[in-house]
Amino acid sequence: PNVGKSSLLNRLLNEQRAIVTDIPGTTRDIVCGDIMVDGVRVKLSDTAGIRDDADTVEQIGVDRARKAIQHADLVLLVLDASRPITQQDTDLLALASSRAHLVVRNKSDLPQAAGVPDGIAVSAKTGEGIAELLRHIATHAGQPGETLLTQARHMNLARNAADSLLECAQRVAAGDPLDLCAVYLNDALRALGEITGEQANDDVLDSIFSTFCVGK
Ligand SMILES: Nc1nc2c(ncn2[C@@H]2O[C@H](COP(=O)(O)OP(=O)(O)O)[C@@H](O)[C@H]2O)c(=O)[nH]1
Ligand SMILES: [Mg+2]
Repeated sequence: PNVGKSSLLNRLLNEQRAIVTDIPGTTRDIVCGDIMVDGVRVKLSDTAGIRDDADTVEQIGVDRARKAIQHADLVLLVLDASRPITQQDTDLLALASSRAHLVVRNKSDLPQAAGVPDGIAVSAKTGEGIAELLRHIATHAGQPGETLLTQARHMNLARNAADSLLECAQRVAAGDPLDLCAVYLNDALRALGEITGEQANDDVLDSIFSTFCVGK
């Protein structure tokens, strides 16, 4: 809390959308806004800061923030570079490290503390470094209408998923038993899940196959 996330959202949106105060725990619900970066629409979400000692309402905000991290295409991990790093910062870095993320060192207008991790230096207050941050966001945003698979591992998983889907379709067309076809569908789901980090559970398969009438 208080590192300047809401101030940064407002700066990026060019309007006072989120409430900013010097009281930790001001932001509870997620505040969103869209900006265009290099022709790509980027949806920004400002969340509560992740901390353990939040009151009941803020704690719900913290849970939402955790979920937002899991679903974001890019996580902006905002640190207050004028203060020494905290255990919460370290925990957050660990949380964000499994996701595409940028470390943003906010409050570059203040004297800087030692030991704060490297990142993009910005000041939500003065606007310093914001253009640089937008350039980094643009790099991650990719091209309109397409999602880039940049890792060889992801490319392979996507190919595996496509192969499995093809196999499944051919077997369905050949009249193979649907529970056998489902094995290939399951393979495809698992491969895609490895890319997105989501585990497709049996419920997904169940809901797909509940619409089929499997005669046995
Ligand atoms: N000096 C300075 N203060 C800032 C900056 N960004 C935010 N603040 C102040 O830090 C406090 C917390 O800001 P806020 O945006 O509510 O932080 P959040 O809790 O992370 O959303 C407020 O008093 C802001 O005015 C900055 O870049 N420089
Ligand atoms: Mg806030």
